[in-house]
Amino acid sequence: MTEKPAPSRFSSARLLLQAGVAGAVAGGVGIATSELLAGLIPGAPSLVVGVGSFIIALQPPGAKDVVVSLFGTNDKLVVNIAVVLVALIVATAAGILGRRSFDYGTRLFLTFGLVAFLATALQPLSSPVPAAVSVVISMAASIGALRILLAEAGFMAPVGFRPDILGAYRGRGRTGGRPIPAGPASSAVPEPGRRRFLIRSIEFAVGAIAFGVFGRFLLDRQHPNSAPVSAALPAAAETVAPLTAVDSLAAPDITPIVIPNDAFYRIDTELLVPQVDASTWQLKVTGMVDHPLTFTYPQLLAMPLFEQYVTLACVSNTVGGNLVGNTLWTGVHLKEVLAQAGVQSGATQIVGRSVDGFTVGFPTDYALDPAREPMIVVGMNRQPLPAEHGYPARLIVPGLFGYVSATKWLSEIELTTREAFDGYWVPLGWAKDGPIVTESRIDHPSVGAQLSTGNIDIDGVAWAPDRGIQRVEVQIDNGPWQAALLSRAISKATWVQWWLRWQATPGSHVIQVRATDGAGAVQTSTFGGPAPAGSTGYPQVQVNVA
Ligand SMILES: Nc1nc2c(c(=O)[nH]1)N[C@H]1C(S)=C(S)[C@@H](COP(=O)(O)O)O[C@H]1N2
Ligand SMILES: [Mo]
Repeated sequence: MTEKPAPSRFSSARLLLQAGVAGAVAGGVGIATSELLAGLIPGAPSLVVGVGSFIIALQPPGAKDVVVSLFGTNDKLVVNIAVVLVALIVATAAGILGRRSFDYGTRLFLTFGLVAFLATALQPLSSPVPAAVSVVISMAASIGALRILLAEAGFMAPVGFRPDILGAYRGRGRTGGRPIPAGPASSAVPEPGRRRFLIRSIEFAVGAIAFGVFGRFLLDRQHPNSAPVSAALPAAAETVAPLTAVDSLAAPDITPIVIPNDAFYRIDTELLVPQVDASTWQLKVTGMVDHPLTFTYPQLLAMPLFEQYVTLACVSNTVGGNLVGNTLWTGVHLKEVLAQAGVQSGATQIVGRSVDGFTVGFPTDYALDPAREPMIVVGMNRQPLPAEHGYPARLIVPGLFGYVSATKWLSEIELTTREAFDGYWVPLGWAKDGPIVTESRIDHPSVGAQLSTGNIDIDGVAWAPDRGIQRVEVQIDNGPWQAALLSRAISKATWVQWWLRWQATPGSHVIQVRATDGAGAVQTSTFGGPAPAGSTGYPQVQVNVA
């Protein structure tokens, strides 16, 4: 047998690469195991979701702003991918460490596993025992995979190798990658090959991806967006008249006055839609009240229900963005529940708490104003509230951004003072008060549209809940502000459609819009936000006419 040449710089880089790949693949095996367990066993958490939720909860002020503006409502996918990537980087390091010392590699895996366990167990909706079981099995899978791959690469003795019979194993690991001339003992050991390592790595990686994706598929199926099929909504005592043709403008493809449930924007901090069991769910009214109350779901549904169209908007929406929607909500009058509970004087803030730990806070005075009807919502477009929009119940306060009011998966309404508590987003850099900013949006034509000369429909929506919209004006280039036609407002808390016919002339044009609210205040022209109090500025669309 001839001695192998001393390793070149290239071959030591290859060893490093092999060790890194072994680590990353082993990490992938662990992640996939956790996803599969989470998918197969209801109640078992996904460690990726656990770490992701932890990061979401920890995020520094302004981070939501950045994430939402970069990725829109794909931010949940981005968080999942980021967690997996970071985990794979750590696992790569564990592989590289593991080549020198398997113990150190193992320890890095275990440390990361502990972090994942703590992050997961800290989530309000997770229970620590399944999280612990999941992390132990997943770490065992990772470490086992690392052991096998390091052996295939020749960094360690093959699994099951018995040094007492065959003599010391002469791998490449503890020698810093320098191959040791093969002696008689090592001839009994299968020759570690680049090819075998490659094949085994690919097997593990493909298996991890397949099982991981399958596990996540099953997990997502445990967290559907819709309400449980068994749920049904009693008829409301106070109903709104059905909308007719006169309530909408006739422009083609104009944004509908009422957004269907499955098209309504969704924003929340949850990576998986919380599934609340309405048969055990309770809503408590606590704090500075004379009579603390508890409602079960049937008790809530037995209260007089009313219907109301309200436009809800997200403070993170950018000018022209679609984190805003109008729908028909069915629910209980919050004022009635508060009257039953007996709000004590000095209770200046109403705090809404969710089963998931999310919180909001808004002034009691604002909610009790005779001009508005805040609601404990159980229905959306006459369907039970979809899970992703807060089943079994949520708050809706006309005129307020969702982050200070619209608690989904509501579990508690607490009366307290304004000073005593800040809702979830306030310490993260968002305003304590969150009135929805007057805004308009141009839906047609679209940005950069190539149009032909002649009649062009310019249309969109404008909202200022619950001040109402008085006027929408359109400006082409530096021309005069022209009043657009408005749809009949179905309530002061809803958006309106607006429309203007334009005789387009050849060239490049900029279309701008501004809305005036019911009190006569024109929307702010300066571009700003979204943090801390919502985006401002006139929406603009540039088009080319030929
Ligand atoms: N439990 C809970 N409720 C929540 C949130 C959340 O993260 N968790 N996000 C709020 C925010 S920021 C908005 S804009 C609205 C969005 O409601 P939607 O998803 O039904 O459109 O829900 C609010 N309610
Ligand atoms: Mo929001």
